[in-house]
Amino acid sequence: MDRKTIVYFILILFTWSSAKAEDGYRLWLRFDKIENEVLKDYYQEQIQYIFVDGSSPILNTASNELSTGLSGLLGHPIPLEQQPQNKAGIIVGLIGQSQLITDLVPKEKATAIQEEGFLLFYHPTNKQLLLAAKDERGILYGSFYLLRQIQNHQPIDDLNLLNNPKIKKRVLNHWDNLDRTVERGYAGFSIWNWHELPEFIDQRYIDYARANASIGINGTVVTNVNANSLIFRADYLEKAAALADVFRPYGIQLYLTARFSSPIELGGLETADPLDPQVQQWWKDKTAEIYRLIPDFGGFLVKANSEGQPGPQEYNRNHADGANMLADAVAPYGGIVMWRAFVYSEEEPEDRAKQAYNEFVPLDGKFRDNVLIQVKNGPIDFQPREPIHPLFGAMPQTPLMMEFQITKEYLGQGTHLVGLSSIYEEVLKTDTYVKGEGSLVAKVIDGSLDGHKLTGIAGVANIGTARNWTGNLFGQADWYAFGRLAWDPYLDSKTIFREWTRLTFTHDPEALNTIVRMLASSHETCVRYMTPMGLHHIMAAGHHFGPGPWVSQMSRADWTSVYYHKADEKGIGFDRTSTGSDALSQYSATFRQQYSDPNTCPLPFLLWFHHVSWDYKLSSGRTLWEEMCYTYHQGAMEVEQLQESWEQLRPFIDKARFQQVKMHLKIQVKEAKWWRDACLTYFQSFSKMPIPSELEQPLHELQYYQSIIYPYAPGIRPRW
Ligand code: BDP
Repeated sequence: MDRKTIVYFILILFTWSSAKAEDGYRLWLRFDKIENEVLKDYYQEQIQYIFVDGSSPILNTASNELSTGLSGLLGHPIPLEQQPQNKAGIIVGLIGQSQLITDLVPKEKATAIQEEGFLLFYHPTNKQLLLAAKDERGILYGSFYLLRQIQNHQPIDDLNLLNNPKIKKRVLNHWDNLDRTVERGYAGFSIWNWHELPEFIDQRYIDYARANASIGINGTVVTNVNANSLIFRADYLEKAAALADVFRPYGIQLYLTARFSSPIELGGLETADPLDPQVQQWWKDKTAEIYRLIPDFGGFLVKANSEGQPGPQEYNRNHADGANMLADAVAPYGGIVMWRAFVYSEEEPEDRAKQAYNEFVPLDGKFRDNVLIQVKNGPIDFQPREPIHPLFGAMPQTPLMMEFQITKEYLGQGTHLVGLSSIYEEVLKTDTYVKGEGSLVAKVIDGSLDGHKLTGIAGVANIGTARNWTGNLFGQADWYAFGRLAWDPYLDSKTIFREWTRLTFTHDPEALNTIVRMLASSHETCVRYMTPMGLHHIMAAGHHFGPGPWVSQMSRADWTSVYYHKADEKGIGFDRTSTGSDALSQYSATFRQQYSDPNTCPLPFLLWFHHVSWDYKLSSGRTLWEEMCYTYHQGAMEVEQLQESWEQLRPFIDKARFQQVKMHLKIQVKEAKWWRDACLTYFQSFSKMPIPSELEQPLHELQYYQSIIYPYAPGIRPRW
């Protein structure tokens, strides 16, 4: 062989091996050929062609997805025909617009389809699989559903599935800054390259839209809630419009965060008072300008009078005044305002957990119809575990939108494996009892409890420039779970974990079960080694990376850890009963009853609601201190078990992805022990009790743990 031939072979080999290398970029949208021949033949028999009756940008996206996905899965091209054929296939169309579909779909089924919903119906006599909807997005979601059904190896010849989304606005919130840093982002930089927009359209924008559409997400807020008014400058709006153009064929609306002081900063006005006619006009004109560029613009997301952000209170106006002004500006175009309830006063008047409720409940019924109040799942801030936010159920006249965090600011950030679906499920299925038993948070959010039409759910995105999108491969499961629960907040996490694992990793029953078990147990594990028994907000200051229960000096007390755990020589925990801050009084009577007595308060919330003495006897027979020691140890040990489980999966997972996860688990083991030892050593300085001798003892003195600092931990905003 001469040199040229050798180089040629090396090149071929390199291309071949890099094509085989798995890097996680494809997320759950992997349409590789089904290996099981019997299954493949089965699908092959049912699907010999696709006919989509109609054409439009979204319908074309759906047809392309169907034909590429199915061709991949079946291993040969599945043609998109121009008309129905006399053989088994898929017929797709809109009720009312496609005569064929209108004739074939039974009337009662057609009427049950709602906005964005779809029907997948196997027509037995015609031997055709029908995909019908009333609008194009329904077709898009039905197409992805069908593909997923096949990726999941489910039967399709008996499909009779009506699937309507339960929540209307299913939105990602990107805390992305215009300089491409991502606040609380652990997956690299922002995927939005503002500098090169609008001309340069990164393939990632398209793939991002696809991924979202495939799980039913229909909106995205591309800018940080700590907003920058620059986004409203004409050139930036053109950039945003270019993104909106990419998203549109995938049924995704673009939203922007509105900095309340924009009329001053950008408009040169002297005030941003929402009742000032000039200010109102400025927002109306700006909104008109946005809609000229982005006709389907979704609306604004606003963080006002919170953590230093400007807002209506600077002008002695309230949140309703602020929200309504923006709502009036977007109303003529069908836009909405998502106004955040994550507020707590600069003056720190009382328990931070109570403040949002106090500010917002008196405003119930005072918001325009196109305003959603966006409420974080718990009253503090995306902690590993929190009770539900007391606003759920407390504002019956106002639609409340759920805000979950998908990025893991307080849950191990970029390196820990924590299946967040479990938290989402726990919150959504919690009973507020406001209208008797069964008044689940999910029912507040889907509007069914109080009869709201406008409904929404937001997830703070964990997406960045990392090749696999989320940095930690298992972070993909959280993005996926958010989308699935946004569509149906009653789904259970095990189902979601199972689906995701099949789509992402393997169909092997044993490996599948192992991964599902890992995901399903991982949240509780994390709570155990970070914040067991209701502890909260004891992370290091600022970046929130690692333990910092000793944090006591911050510009405000309610940013410190000692404010939240209140450890002293007698005991630990935040008394939120009537003898303390009485935050518990903001919940319904039945809810209160369960939590107000430390003897009956569920252990996971004990220290959230009670200050408990170190020698307090728990139902386990252990004292509080002992229980704390055992729980921290159990948490750290369970991470080692996660590591062992993953090791067993080596034969089932490709090398590249196996290694990625393995390396992250190694970090997690190290950090879980760090959490355990730092917290126990610190709390021991109050309890003055020994760590039970059968447990591994911390290697260092408290001072050592306190001296660990990470000035460059990721995700931080320079201001903090
Ligand atoms: C906290 C974050 C902070 C956000 C804030 C918010 O630490 O970076 O700006 O929430 O939601 O979780 O506005």
